[in-house]
Amino acid sequence: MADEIILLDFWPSMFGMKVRIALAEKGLKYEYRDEDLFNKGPLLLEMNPIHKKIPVLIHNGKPICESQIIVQYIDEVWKDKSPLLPSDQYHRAQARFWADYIDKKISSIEMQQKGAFFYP
Ligand SMILES: N[C@@H](CCC(=O)N[C@@H](CS)C(=O)NCC(=O)O)C(=O)O
Repeated sequence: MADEIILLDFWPSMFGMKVRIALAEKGLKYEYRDEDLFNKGPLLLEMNPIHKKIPVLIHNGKPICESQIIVQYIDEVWKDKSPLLPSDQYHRAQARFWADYIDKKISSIEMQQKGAFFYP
């Protein structure tokens, strides 16, 4: 049976974009659902009751939350297709450092924008 993959996302989100890039690198087909973050849908609230944030990947009915964890999950599940990290351990550590750095930068920018245009 084919995998059912649904991505709950919000198109300008850098966190969502990271997941979309990972899915594209792996050549995976998925259903994209754009969420209204000002009026969150019941599926988002059900699938991510802790943070109530996008992105959420729903794989065969099971939710995976937090973009870094989602990207790691995608890389582990579809490990036969285009590895997302370098094979060398040191280079992998470097890639993880920069991914973490960018996440923290985006989060701090979003914190400053709370209540502003994009994010409720
Ligand atoms: N640490 C989370 C951050 C996700 C995040 O901040 N998502 C924002 C959109 S970019 C969101 O859903 N905001 C809605 C809210 O804060 O209620 C991740 O990496 O997935």
